[in-house]
Amino acid sequence: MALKIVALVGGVGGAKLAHGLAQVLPPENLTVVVNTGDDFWHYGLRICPDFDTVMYTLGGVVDPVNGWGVREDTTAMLGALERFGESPWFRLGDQDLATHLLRTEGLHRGERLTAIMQRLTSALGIHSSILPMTDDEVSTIVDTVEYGKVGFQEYFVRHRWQPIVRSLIYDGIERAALTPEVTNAIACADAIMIGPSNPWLSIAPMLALPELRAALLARALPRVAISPIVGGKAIKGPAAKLMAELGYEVSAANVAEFYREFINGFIYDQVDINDRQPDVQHLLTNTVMYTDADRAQLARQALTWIESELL
Ligand code: FO1
Repeated sequence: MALKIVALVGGVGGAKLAHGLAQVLPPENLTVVVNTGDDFWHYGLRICPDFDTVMYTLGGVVDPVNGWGVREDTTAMLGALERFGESPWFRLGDQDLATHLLRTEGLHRGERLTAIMQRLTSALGIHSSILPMTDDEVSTIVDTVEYGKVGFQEYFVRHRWQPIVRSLIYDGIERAALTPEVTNAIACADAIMIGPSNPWLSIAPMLALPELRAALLARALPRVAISPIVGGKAIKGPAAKLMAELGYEVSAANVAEFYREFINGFIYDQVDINDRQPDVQHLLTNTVMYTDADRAQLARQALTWIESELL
């Protein structure tokens, strides 16, 4: 019998793990819970980059080069904005725009984000469940040395994550509620997996959501994180840079330490054989996912390890 898995993920790295799990688990056994701290309003549209990245990846339409956005998308709308004197810094592709229009319209009608996105994921032929971590608006604010407090996408996209980070604020997280769908998925799960996403930008907002934190800690389950740091470097994005700026020595072992309260297992890349937390159960394997087959293999190895060592 296949395990029922809840995977907590952010953007590109987490989407790859989710895709690996989707390849090896029956769809009803996989729930992917996605960070919404990156979400923002832009030109009147609600943009949910991490959710859409997971949705496009599982739906087989993601841009394979960027890892986000829609494959072979065009940018006519951005060109039209420029004609009006705008300098659009966030690249919304023409096909991607359809997602933002339908989501924004649904929200304006009073629908829950979860319900809207269930409709869109089903329309893309996705049978696993992809859920936003909450229906409430929360936003990660980045306090930077150069610009003071800026919205997440300003930091990440507009400033290409170059500013030095002083601290992170997960605005609205204390008031955010867990949805019945996420509550139910955790209650039915055999194991929780934390994807190789950025621990501070993608996973920490979820662990800071009081009801999600409590639901995760309430159950005696295997809870396993996969390192986004391999050989002292981030696989993609600012994880290593940010880790250093927040005062940590950059290593996979220190990511395991950061997650200590939540996890009882940690997956390191095989290159980190000499740098591990001695008292956290671990698996050493290849965690770098270049191909669809790499994703499936990591998912299969993680599930086999959880079943044999942690259940
Ligand atoms: N990332 C970029 O680096 N530049 C962009 O212009 C950009 C546009 C974009 C549009 C839609 C979408 O769903 C994602 C987009 N991303 C872009 C990626 C995204 O903002 C970040 O990778 C995540 O928020 C970090 O997890």
